[in-house]
Amino acid sequence: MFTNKEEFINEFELRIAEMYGRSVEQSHRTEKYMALGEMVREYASLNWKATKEEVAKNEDKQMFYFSMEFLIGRLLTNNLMNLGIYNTVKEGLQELGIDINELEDLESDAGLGNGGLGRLAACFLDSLASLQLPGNGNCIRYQYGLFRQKIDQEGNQVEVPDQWLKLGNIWEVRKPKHAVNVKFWGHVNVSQDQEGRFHFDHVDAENILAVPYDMPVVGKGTKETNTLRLWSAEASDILPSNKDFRKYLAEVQEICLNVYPDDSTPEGKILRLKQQYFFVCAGLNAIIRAHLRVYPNLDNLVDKVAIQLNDTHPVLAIPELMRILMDDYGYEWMDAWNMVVKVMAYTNHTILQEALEKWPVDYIRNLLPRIYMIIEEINNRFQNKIAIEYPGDSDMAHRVEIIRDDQVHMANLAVIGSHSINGVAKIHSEIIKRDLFKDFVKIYPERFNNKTNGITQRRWLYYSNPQLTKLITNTIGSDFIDDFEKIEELMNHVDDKNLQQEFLHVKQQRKEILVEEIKNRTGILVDSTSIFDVQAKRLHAYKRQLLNVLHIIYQYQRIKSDPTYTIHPRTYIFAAKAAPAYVFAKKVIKLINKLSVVINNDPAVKGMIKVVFIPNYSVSLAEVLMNAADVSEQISTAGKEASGTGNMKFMMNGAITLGTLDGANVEIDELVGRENDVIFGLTVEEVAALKPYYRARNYYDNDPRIHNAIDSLVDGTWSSDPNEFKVIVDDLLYRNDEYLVLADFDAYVKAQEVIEQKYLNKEEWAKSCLVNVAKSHFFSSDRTIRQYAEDIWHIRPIKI
Ligand code: 26V
Repeated sequence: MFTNKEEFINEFELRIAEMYGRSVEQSHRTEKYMALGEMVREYASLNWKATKEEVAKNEDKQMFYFSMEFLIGRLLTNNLMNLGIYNTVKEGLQELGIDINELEDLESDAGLGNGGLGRLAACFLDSLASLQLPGNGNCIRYQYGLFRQKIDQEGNQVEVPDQWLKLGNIWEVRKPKHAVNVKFWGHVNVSQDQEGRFHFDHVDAENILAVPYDMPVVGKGTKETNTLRLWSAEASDILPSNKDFRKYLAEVQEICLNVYPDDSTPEGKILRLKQQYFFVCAGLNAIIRAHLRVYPNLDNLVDKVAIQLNDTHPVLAIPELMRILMDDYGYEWMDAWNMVVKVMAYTNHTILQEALEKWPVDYIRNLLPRIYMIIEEINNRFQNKIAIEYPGDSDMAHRVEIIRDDQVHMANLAVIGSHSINGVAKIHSEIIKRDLFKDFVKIYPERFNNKTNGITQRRWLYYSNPQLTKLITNTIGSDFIDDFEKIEELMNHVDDKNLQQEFLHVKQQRKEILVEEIKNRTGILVDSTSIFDVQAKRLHAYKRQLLNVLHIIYQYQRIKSDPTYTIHPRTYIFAAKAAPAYVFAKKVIKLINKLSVVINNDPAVKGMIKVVFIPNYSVSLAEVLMNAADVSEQISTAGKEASGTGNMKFMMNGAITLGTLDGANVEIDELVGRENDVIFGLTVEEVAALKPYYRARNYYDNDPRIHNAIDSLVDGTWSSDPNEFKVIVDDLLYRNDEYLVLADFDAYVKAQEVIEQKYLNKEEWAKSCLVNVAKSHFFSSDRTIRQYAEDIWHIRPIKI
């Protein structure tokens, strides 16, 4: 492997010649990119091999993070940086006349996820490797990532397939040797042998071959290299006898076609269920086989393997591991069950009823007959336990059922089958204990715990914001890079007027980079000296982008009607994808785009307000968006956002949180203090108290600002079709505003005024931003992962 620039150049030239039979000058830039990618992957591979050997030799316990989503984004910069070879490669390429940024830009985002839950998994992988902890990912190799979002002439979201594999995936290695057979459909034959033991034979099943593609996960400043294993479905050698081959093949290919397929139809639901079982079954069987390559049997499995279930999507791992232990390896129910509970741990990421997974009994029984039998048995045994321990409490027994009203309640299965259940922020963990899982807290109090989310400071500060990283280094030295808690040292300098100026200068630089990006992506020119007020996250009613929108409309109307009213120039920036079938969310996107057209072109607002919707929110967009923000909009209805992780990215890059006391905002507030953020709105308790009496209509009737803003939605201000945004008005006034947008409106307007006042005092503002940066180490995913490793997984760093 190359150790300096000259060696890199030689190797690179040789590699291009070997791969493409060309010289560097003659090669296409995609060829240069592919060659570089291979070189970096091979570079990582040596450490990969060493890591695997070390884990086997030391008989270390390993963790497997089972997640339907890993939103990893791009890896080239990250891997070069983590390996410590970025500058060598950059300079080597430069000498060959190649701009490394151009190659970096050729990489597609691996968009294997929807939002926070998937990005969390990706940050966790980075922290695991960087902390030298043996922790691996298990997921699906989706042919297409989450859709790419385009905005049409009318402002509508249009979904375009995300062909992320067009140039291939330079990081993956196909491992056909480790393929696993996965069975669907068919039925189970039960028989008894001479000793009276039952045997379960899954017959007439449709077989699908799961083939793993492994990606190395490299940590920073360490040789430790973990694995992200992505499973791909292929045709099995054992073909179904009753099905046409083409039909079979189409079904096989469908399994890994895309992230989160439409589950609004029965067919779509079954496909999602298939995906879930597919990657869980493949992942578990591979873990078992690997275990048996090192140890004589599975008796010590719980000492060597920990599995974290990322939400309920992979919860079929619980019955599947039962099946493997009993049917394939002859363990008795109780022994198998004790092992399963010790291996499994479950993270809850939402309390929204509509997001809690329930499967119709028929689906599971037909698609996975043996798994269904096991779920039934788990349910029966648990019901027996409840009948004994809580005699007479039939209500409770009913609430904790796994199978209820002909549906399988995945969260209940998860809690019953795991030794640890955690929420993702302090307040969220309290809420799940108090509401969602209150019965289970009585039964298993010791299982419940909190692990506040985190983000990797490597991607979200060092690599995406080198300007701020340099400023911090100049101020407190570079120790914080490897020991991030040391960034708190910055607290000793927040009053330094020079530093405050320099911080504002860095922020200005980042804003100018974003201005360029916005111009390229939307054609809109924004003023880099205006306040950058950013709301970037999935579009959902509970996140209340609509509250932000109503406030913008109010300001716009006020500027137009009141000549004495002026504000500091503000750019309202949005980025958000809506689920393709989510009509309301798509309307809000359209409304934002209409606001943008009308407001940005109205001379009456004299550049005081601009509205920008940046299409296709993704990891790589977030990397230039978050660090350019002045204001971080975190305005969900209290109690609804489990944690949020965008809030942490903004904070780490010195933006001021404008937020409700929800999710991790609560902890941000505790850390930075009320003078360094702007908190507003109803609390969780106040929301609960107000709900039964809430009448949205009263707010409309009594507050002219609300009245006028809502009226504008149906009077042709934003669209020539007055019915265009009627669904939004209906939602607020006739469906009584489920997320209390109107109830928080007044408080939000006032909070926005506080923001402006704060911003006008530049020194105070900069100081607050610096406090946010200094305190952000708590939100490093390194901290989160250390807690998981110690409290739940019991894994230790490995030394290579
Ligand atoms: C899913 C769905 C699907 C159906 C319709 C509505 C709906 C609403 C929410 C969800 C979210 C599913 C789980 C999830 O992604 N939770 C997010 O997890 C993040 C990482 O822990 C956390 O920061 C976010 O607050 C949380 O929403």
